[in-house]
Amino acid sequence: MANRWKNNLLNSEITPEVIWLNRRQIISSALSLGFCGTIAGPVSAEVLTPNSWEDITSYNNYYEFGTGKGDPAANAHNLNTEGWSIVVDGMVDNPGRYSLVELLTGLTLEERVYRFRCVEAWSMVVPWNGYELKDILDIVGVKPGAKFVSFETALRPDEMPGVKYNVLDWPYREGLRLDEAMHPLTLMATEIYGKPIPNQNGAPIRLVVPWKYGFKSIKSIVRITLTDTEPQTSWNMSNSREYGFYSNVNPTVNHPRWSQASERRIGGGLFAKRKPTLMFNGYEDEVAHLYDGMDLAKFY
Ligand SMILES: Nc1nc2c(c(=O)[nH]1)N[C@H]1C(S)=C(S)[C@@H](COP(=O)(O)O)O[C@H]1N2
Ligand SMILES: [Mo]
Repeated sequence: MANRWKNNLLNSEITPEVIWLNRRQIISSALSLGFCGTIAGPVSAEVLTPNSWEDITSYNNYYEFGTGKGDPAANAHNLNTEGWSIVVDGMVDNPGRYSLVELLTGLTLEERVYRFRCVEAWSMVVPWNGYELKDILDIVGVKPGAKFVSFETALRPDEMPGVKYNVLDWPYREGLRLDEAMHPLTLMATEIYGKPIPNQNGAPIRLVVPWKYGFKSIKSIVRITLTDTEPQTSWNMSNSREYGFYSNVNPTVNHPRWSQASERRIGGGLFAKRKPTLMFNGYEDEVAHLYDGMDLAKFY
């Protein structure tokens, strides 16, 4: 279980540039097995079967395109992801507007390791590809004193039919504490199943934080800000009793309206067996230390 995230593609053994150039083939050949076990790791590692492409791309939450689970798949083709850029500001050495290409290829050869992680989260098993957020933060240089990272989604009324409704306070916002953001599990994902992320899943770049609830995975990011105070997050602003800043998967802290002690896999059918939700979504060994001494019922 503890090994299930350590499924990076071979990195140091292969010239990173070769991985970069051939990443689609490398990843798709690994995925053609249909499993997300450790690719070069111990045979005993848990092997997960990813949800189907259909499950992953047709049942989404992306309120900018509507609040129905099918709305994003129906409407998100309107989002123009060409020439995407991200503004990085706040407590950084090199603030500015970075094209996606600049951000993702500004890494040195040594750093430019394309990560593959199969994440079992939010009732789906999704094979993500992307970069560690840390790699990107290192490029822009985090100033001493910065303690949090906040993120914003694009706000484009012409392309996003859902933003005319005030269901959330737009733009969609999320945040992480800096140590969470720097954790190697925290991914800025650009691909699913070795293919570019479909718009409804957050193209061209979205956050994946495997030990937190789904709403932390902010989509189509256009702004990253380093701050010394805890940033506001959309779900906390809309309902602070139900959605806290931390949002760690924690079966011992119930959502006010339902139990979080067990979950059922999407695509497994209505009668799929519920299984117990794991602390930190099964990543306890990797992340529990970040919260040492904190009362997680208070900081939920
Ligand atoms: N910009 C934006 N990001 C968002 C959301 C949203 O409404 N807008 N919904 C969140 C929620 S509640 C979930 S569960 C996940 C769903 O990601 P998926 O559609 O890839 O499964 O996206 C998150 N990111
Ligand atoms: Mo969600």
